[in-house]
Amino acid sequence: MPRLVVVSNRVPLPSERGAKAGGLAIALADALQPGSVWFGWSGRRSVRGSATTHIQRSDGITYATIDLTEADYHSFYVNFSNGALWPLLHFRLGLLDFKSEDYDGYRSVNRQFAASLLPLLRPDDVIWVHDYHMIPMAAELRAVGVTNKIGFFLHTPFVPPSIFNALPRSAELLNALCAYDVVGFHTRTYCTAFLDCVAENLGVHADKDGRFVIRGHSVRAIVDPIGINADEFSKRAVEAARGSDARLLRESLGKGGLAIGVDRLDYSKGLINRFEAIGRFFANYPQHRREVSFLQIAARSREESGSYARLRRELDRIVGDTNGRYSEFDWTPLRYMTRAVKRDTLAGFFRLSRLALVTPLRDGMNLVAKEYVAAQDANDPGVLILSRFAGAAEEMSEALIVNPYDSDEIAEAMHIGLSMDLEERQERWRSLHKKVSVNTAERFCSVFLKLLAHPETHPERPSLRAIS
Ligand code: GDG
Repeated sequence: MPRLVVVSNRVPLPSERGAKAGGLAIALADALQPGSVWFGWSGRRSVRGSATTHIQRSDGITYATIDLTEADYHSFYVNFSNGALWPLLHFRLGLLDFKSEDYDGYRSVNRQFAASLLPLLRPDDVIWVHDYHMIPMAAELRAVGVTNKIGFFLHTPFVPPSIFNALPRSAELLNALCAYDVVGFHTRTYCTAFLDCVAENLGVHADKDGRFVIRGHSVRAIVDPIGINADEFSKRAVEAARGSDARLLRESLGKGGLAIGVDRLDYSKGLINRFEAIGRFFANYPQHRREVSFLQIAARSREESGSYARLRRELDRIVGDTNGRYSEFDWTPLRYMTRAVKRDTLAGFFRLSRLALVTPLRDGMNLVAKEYVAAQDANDPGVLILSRFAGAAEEMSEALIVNPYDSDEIAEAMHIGLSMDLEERQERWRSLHKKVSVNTAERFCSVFLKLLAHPETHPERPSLRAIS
């Protein structure tokens, strides 16, 4: 078996794993066998930047990290990755802030990553690069002579040419993506959008299996939806629902029930629209007042960016307004916290909740939707309300699917969810649970790595369709 080398912007070091374990670390846990290497940014800023590679070993896995200088951190991470690419890939052209010096910084950091990784590579290593921060990584590795198999997985959506081409230098980035052997997406829609960009901008057409040849190099675009380890999450939820955090939450609710939302505090997650919908819900369906409280856990992220600070201020305002309007002295309709909680605690809270609101305006996949389903009690499952613009909606059609821009529709779905009889809740949950248990993190990794080893083979058909 060739050695696996994973590359991502942040490396979740074993020494740092605390309250918030990232989705990527959890998804890759099965693929990272002893002997594998995980390479990326340490999360630290230092004067020496990438000059030194720091090596840590844990459970047979090598974690190799480099620092960034303050200037690189801003141009590569804050400005280009999160200020230009992230809004672009989430269809938010109004928030796109492009500066050519930031793009140069982005390219330079990818070049530094390639230069630091090069001495660690062996000739038969398989390299798997993750996410939008690292699009040019393969092109930079090829430029220094690396001929290994290199795959890329994009965790965000991909956008059609009419959106993609709004980014200055978009053709350069698209060409850089074509330096990979395999490029993976969560959904058919994103994969098609990528192939449309390649056809329209580079004049190259793919065959029906997503293969194309550009400048003599074969590329394969694939659909490989990410999943979770549903059994493990379910066990965690059962255990945590009996724990002290769940008990305290239950006691605080009195006779009322719980509805929940869990998201990074990000404008792509549709929190403003969701909070407005909660106000509408209590206005339009007063019979549910006191019957349910909504808890939003929104761990702060990317605080150095102005658009995130504005989002926070707006959310603070809506929460104050909604609670001022509908609260009783012994009941709060909307509970809102911007601190992360432990993964176990989260699992227990999911199990307690009669409803989950997963209503991003756009989301590559959304793992919270899958975790909520995995955490439910088969005898009395809660109801998932899911945005049609989350990648997860492509497979999780038995959720109550809503337009996240339509507050009335979300409010109505909350009413339908809370009024749904046990039989229908169980029926919907059984179908969702089957999908979540089959399309696991392990399957995601093994499909990708098999195709990377043999890009000419037929993809394993996603098992969803086989089930339904
Ligand atoms: C990107 C794409 C795609 C959240 N709050 C806490 C916490 N979380 C955990 C959740 C879940 C993960 O973080 C979030 O994953 P999502 O998929 O929902 O969203 P992104 O972070 O935006 O991830 C997304 C994903 O990559 C994978 O490809 O699905 O579309 O945007 O696991 O439970 N965990 C803890 N405390 C919190 O407060 N412990």
